[in-house]
Amino acid sequence: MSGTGLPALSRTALTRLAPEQRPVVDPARLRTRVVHFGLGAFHRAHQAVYTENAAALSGEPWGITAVAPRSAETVRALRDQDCLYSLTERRPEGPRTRVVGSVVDALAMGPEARAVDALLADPEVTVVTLTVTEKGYQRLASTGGLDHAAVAADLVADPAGPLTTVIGRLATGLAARMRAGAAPITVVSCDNMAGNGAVLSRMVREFVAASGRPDRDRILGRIAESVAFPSTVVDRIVPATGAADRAAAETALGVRDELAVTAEPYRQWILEDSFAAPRPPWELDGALFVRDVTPYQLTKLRLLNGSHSALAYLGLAAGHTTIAGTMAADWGERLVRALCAEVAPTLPAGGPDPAAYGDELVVRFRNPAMRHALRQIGSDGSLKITERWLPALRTLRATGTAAPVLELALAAWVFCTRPPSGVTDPAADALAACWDGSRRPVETVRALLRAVDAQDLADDTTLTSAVTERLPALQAGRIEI
Ligand code: CS2
Repeated sequence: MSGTGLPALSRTALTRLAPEQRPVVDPARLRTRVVHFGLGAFHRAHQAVYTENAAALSGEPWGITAVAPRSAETVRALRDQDCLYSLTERRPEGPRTRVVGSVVDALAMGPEARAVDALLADPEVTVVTLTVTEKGYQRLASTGGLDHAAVAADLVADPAGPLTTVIGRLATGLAARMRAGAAPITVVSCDNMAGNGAVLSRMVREFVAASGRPDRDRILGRIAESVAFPSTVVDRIVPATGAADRAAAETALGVRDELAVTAEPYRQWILEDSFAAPRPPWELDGALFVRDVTPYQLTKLRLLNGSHSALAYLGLAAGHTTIAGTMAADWGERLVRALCAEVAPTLPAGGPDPAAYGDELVVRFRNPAMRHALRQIGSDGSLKITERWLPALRTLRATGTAAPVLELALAAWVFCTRPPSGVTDPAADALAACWDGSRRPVETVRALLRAVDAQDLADDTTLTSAVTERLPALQAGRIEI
């Protein structure tokens, strides 16, 4: 019992729930066959749900051990609840709350390094998934390769001890699996980056190569033969859980849940069909396996995530706090449709129709039951805009096509980097330094583009003047599309 007077969620407390609120699998029947890095709300509302349904529909015991890269606190909270948590889907007809049962254990990556490595070497474990956000990959934007400085401490640390980066832990664990001659395995990046599988594969291989171990060439050869890194597109809007969400989940269930998550009803998972070993039959729950995810991936990144980031920075400039708030303003819907139309010519054939995709986005973003904070989406912009806007902008500029919506979005990002910005970013110091008072506005714009390794765009004087010209209206809180 707690201050609320309710018992905590646990396997024994499941009997208190209505049948439709209980997990669709009996967690006691599952074994760890998937290791997941990144214990955040997105994983709990996405891959964990697909895996639970796949286990239920197939009768196969696919369970997940979730590894938290940093937060030992979340691990403790999850274990206190027998790794159960609730998911509330915010449907137009009203919320629906149920408990998810596919996570069977949780580990803290640093303190429990040996247990994590043991799982990565376990032949029963044939899938690793990751949701560690763009910054979890330790990739240098300038070269696309591993940021050796960022992993330097892990490269010299005792490999059996705690490492600080997921790339270090994963590469070390996979190398140990290869050394032991254990079964093939598939490592599935579920982060919002183009070619996420290829990016992850490169970071892991470069870490192993830099490790200085005498057998590294043999290990790299074995990784090439027995580890697959398919690319994937993940999609579900999952705002950070607030106190009101937790309270609503507890009221719906009659038990206390410290790890409740809320999400929109929509979800999608598209995976490159190149696995090296057995996997959960996620297709039973609607996941799509395709030969090439590129058209879907670029459509999702540039249209959904691209307009999300644009709404976030423009909305913050205009004094809004949530996506639904921006969609209620007279410019929100116009912005989403205009961005989709502008970016559509940059997308490869074979993906969804951009206009229909835009229509669907408008409906999803409008969902008034979702409180998706603009600050959450606006965080880590230095890494996000390089995936979401800049490649499309480069393509449009190279063909001499006007890009007024992306220019406006870029101006809003510029505006939001001005200290004290209130938006978190791993490059916050470098971004703030671009605002030294002696610079002319266009020079600040150029410096910011250089700070996100977009030297080519910084040198594009037509672009930088167009962006700069948009700043005064934004400063006055006016969104002119
Ligand atoms: C959002 C994404 O926070 C963000 O940057 O754009 O998390 C977005 O909600 C998901 O990618 C939707 O699938």
